[in-house]
Amino acid sequence: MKTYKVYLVLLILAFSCTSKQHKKEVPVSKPNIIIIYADDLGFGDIGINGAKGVKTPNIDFLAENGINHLDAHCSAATCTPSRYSLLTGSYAFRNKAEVLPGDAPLIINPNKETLPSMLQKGGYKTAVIGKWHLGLGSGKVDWNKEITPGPKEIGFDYSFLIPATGDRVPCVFVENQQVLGLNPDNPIEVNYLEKLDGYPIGLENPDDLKQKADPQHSQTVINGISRIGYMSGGEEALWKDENFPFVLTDKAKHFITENKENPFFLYFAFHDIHVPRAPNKRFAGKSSMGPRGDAIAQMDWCVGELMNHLKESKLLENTLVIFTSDNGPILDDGYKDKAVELLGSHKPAGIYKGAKYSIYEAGTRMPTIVFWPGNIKPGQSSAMLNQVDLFASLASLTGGKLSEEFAPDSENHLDAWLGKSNIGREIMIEEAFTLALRKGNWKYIEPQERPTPDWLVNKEVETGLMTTPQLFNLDDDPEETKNIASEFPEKVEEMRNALNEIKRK
Ligand code: NG6
Ligand code: CA
Repeated sequence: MKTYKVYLVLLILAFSCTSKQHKKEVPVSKPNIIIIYADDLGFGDIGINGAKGVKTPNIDFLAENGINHLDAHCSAATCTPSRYSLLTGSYAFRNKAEVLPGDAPLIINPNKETLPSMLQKGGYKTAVIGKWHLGLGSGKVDWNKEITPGPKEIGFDYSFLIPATGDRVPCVFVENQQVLGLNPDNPIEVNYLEKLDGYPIGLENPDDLKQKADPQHSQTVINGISRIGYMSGGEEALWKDENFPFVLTDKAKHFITENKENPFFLYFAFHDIHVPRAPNKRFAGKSSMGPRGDAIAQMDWCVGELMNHLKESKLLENTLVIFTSDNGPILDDGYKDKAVELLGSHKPAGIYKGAKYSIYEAGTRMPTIVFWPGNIKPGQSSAMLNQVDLFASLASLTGGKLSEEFAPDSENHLDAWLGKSNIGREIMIEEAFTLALRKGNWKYIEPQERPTPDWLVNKEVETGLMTTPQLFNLDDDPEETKNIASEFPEKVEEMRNALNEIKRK
């Protein structure tokens, strides 16, 4: 009877979808799926990839018992575009997705299929817990009412959000699209352009701050930390940065417990290790690198808590866990937290050149681990992968539907994600302030007239912006030290054409 049902499902799929993920028949299964999404965590920031200044035993355990991917990428070198691609299966440049202010409208079109809506249609209960940064509402957000559209409208049954980033106002959690703990008599107002009354301003009170900050991060002071943007009201609802790991992990555990009996999809998006790095005192001194390293230890603890909960709930074998990050590492991102001074011999991006905001490999090559006990043969893989493909790959796994109209850049590489094949993408775009194209281990970086933004100039980030083309062969030169564009003009031409073709798609 069971076998009959599986064949029936396959037959229906074969007839009902012309979509690319069903080119070959794959057995359909519906494990729980958890994407653990760290923020600003570099390739080299985890033990298994060579971290020196901090230990990450829980993440390493996943890697040692799963697949550690060595050439897996987020779609862009900043947060909003990477998250956009992960959830929509579309490269972010198509929607000009860039880092959003904290009061921006939702950038995902609720009329389009998304990764969570596809899984929801397939019978999954879906949740996003943690950092959102994809905008909310459709114009000027009123933080005192239900905020729509938001996660619900793009396929999440449950949401518990840090609405933008930890360094942006409003510093409140938004649960199911309502500010948590808001006193209606003390409404919240947010303005990114003009000062509002109520909270102190960092620039005017620099001595009262837990961490000094650059001028961009020196506006509203909440919990002793100055942020980007102005806010008034809402004191009862304010978050405490030091409690993020406990609050978010508890919400994740609760969601898992509630959905033990049915398939669930949890997009668990940490605040760590984004600035402001204010790890709980429990993690103080756990690394030799100050708050940035301690935040890594804190994040690793959250991974351990989550995995213990899955184990206690007897869900380990039936849950596919993907651990990765949204963009490359950065030491100084606006706060004086000694990340530069205490780095020692630790290499946040491993051997790779660049950082967050950079078009070089460190910008998008992410620590990426896939863990699914009993279903994956432990090992490592150098298949070229991109998070934009998780939509099509997870559709393939779960029997979900997908059409080019909705996820134009998403390719099914399920076998490569699961370590069953070493062949991933042939060709892939990388995004930062410019675009790059990977074709196997050839890498072309498009010339760009726009210079590195002023606020980034002093932060020792090699953005990779040049007015002339760059070409690297990562086989011989994974560190991107030798620009060989002038030696291989035909290769440059071929790569430029291939990039333009994808852009036109
Ligand atoms: C930048 C912020 C930076 C960080 C980043 C977003 C300034 C000068 N810098 O604009 O601190 O918030 O945006 O980071 O404002 S991300 O990981 O969410 O992309
Ligand atoms: Ca980020």
